[in-house]
Amino acid sequence: MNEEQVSLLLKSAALFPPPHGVKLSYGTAGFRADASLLQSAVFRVGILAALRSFKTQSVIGLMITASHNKVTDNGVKVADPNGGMLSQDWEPFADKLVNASTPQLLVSFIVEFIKKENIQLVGKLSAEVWLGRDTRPSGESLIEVAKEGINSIIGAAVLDFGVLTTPQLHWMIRARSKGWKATEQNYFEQLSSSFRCLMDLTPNGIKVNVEDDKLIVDGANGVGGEKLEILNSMLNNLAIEVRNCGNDRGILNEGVGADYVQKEKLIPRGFGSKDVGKRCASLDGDADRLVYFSVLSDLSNEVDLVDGDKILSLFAIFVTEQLSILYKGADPETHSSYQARVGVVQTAYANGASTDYLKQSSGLEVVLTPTGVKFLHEKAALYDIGIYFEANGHGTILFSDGFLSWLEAKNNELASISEGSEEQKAAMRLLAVSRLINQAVGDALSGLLLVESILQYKGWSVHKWAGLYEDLPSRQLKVKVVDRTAVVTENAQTVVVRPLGIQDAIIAETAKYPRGRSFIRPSGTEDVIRVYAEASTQEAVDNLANSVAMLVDRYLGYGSS
Ligand code: G16
Repeated sequence: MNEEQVSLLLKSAALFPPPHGVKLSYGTAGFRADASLLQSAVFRVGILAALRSFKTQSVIGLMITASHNKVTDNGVKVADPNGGMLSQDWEPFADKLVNASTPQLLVSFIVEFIKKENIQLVGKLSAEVWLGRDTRPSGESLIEVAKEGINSIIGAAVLDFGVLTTPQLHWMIRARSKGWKATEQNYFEQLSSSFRCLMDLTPNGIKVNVEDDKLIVDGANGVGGEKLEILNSMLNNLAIEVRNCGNDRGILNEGVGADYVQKEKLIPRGFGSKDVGKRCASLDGDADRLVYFSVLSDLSNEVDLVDGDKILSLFAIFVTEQLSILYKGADPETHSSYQARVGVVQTAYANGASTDYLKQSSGLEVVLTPTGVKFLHEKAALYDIGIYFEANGHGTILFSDGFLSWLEAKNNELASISEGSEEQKAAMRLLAVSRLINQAVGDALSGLLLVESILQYKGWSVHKWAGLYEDLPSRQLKVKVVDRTAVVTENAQTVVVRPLGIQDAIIAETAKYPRGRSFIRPSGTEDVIRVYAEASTQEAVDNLANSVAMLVDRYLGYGSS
């Protein structure tokens, strides 16, 4: 690094000192904290994004969002050229950079890292970082801070796209690195045209009466509602009403949104007895999560939840069905030349009933990973068609390049010998799914359109879908502790190895309940320990969750559940 670069870094870093006594960690999905604590971290992640762009010689994304967290929080995360999360081997560097106590230390870490990674900052090479933010008020100033960070690396350019959903930015980065059209408008066009294509392939006989069958969407008072309105204006075969768009003084994620609906199983604000039985969906604050629900009755606040596990099941049913249609008429020789490997990926939060359903009814391979889409995505990418979902509604479908080329060729071949055949339609449907679904990251908007087209294809109501299997009663609690990093887990976060003794205590507690299951893990987005429990009745599961929360309190210090 030359002298000019060092002095620019020292000068600009001095403007954004890290907050005293605060240690931040890259966590489940980037750095997250109260927005007032984030300036220094965002500045330094700007530097990291520029270095990552120099290293990969591709455009990198930087998103300012705290997604499902409260409005006063914010966060920053990086999208790699493939549109996925920042490569995990850069996370320790991110932690080191953000927690460096002085500009001098920061610069010495950068010098050491660019040497280790052999990053060339001079010569003809250049860097480019694309920025997006959600609707949090603190986002406006944090974006400016990110620009300062990027601009403190000589040769790095920055492009600010303003308010985007997180998945839009990831999609744009992936498209850019593949040399495709990569604007927000291109995103809307691709989603709407592939959705239209799927709807056109809906079998005859299924009644499409969109006006009587409106989908009502809770936008979490965030960016998703506004973007969905734009998308909706480009569709003519789906009726959507968007509520909680954030323009009627509703607060982001407060009593609304996918996290609230999924965790509390209660109706979000803006919904009520008038909606009993209707098909409703909820997005989270930056529209990377999607859950469906219906209001149970006008006497209670409860919803019949259709969570990420059921979205996964619906997608798995559709994909395997299309594959079997495609293979049915196939010449066994051609067929055996490409037997697509389909796999599904879940976390320990997946309802036990969903995992049983997926294994038994569809015979699919089910893999478990720790929480965090970065882990699920990595595993799903090992299949020809990898479907991953967290119960909280974050997930997508990945198609391998090899399978897609085979599918394109198969579609062309079928078009020439049996155009319009069921086999060819199945090939076209799968191709349309690969264009509709956001293959960079879980995306509530593209997921919603895929759900809608599958429900139309199957002729299913939300109730029929919800009845695929019955969820085991479950409960999630949060416990505030002195130091959440004191909890260390293994086995996809299902077993606690530290503090010693707590795992045995959890096992003993769980054994008291039929079909009992419980685990704890430190959240990577909030300063809490999460407790998850499942059992055969709601009363039993509430007792189990409370007992485990008390154990957390006993082993880890003060707290209340
Ligand atoms: C993020 C991650 C998800 C994760 C969630 C909760 O979601 O992208 O993979 O499930 O945080 O993580 P934790 O339990 O560690 O707090 P989002 O929607 O907030 O970006």
